[in-house]
Amino acid sequence: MTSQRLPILYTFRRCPYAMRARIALAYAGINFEIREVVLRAKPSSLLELSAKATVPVLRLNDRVLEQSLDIMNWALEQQDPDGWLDYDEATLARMILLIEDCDQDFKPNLDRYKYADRHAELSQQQHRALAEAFISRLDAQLSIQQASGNAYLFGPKPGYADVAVLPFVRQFAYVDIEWFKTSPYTALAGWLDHLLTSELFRAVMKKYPAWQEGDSPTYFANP
Ligand SMILES: N[C@@H](CCC(=O)N[C@@H](CS)C(=O)NCC(=O)O)C(=O)O
Repeated sequence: MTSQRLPILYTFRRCPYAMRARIALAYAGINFEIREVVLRAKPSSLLELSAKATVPVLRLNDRVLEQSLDIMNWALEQQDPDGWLDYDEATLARMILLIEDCDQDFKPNLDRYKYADRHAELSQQQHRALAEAFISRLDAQLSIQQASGNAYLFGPKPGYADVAVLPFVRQFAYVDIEWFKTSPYTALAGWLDHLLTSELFRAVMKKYPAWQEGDSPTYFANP
């Protein structure tokens, strides 16, 4: 009989990709070993598992998941208690397109807004304006939902897409939170505030000491 061990998650607390993975794992009630990584000094076991060495990486007994969405998908396959994927096919397809836009288009603009001093070809406000294309789209979608009494991007309950984009919207808001609070994106600001104050989000933002090779395991405490 092969011995089964708990999944191991290599993560970085403030990484938005790692956040979406941790949220999904916690939501699915998965117990796992958590290894908080220092990105400039990655542990050798992470480099051995994953040549590209980004976080999050989830080591399972029989495979290694190296993409945050693969980790989300795996977690939701184990358990999806509130039906984050419980939508018709057309809605799921729209969710996936939204997440692709987040990762492929919005995220590079967000990085240039956040690190505008490294991208001096445009001002920080100009970088922000490019990122706002996605932000205003989310705000408009939420405003439409709110008009029907719904609080989330695709209806009355949070779904896969809300969770997948949440950490990136959070990062956008906190580049200049005072500006964000006075911005016209009030539907999005309410959505963000609500999700960030949830027990689930708070649980996955708990601080863990950096893990180094040889350290004894630290386990994620499920909420
Ligand atoms: N496509 C990957 C992207 C993950 C990613 O880029 N993570 C960043 C941290 S937020 C990282 O590990 N960067 C490598 C480094 O900084 O050395 C995913 O979805 O998991």
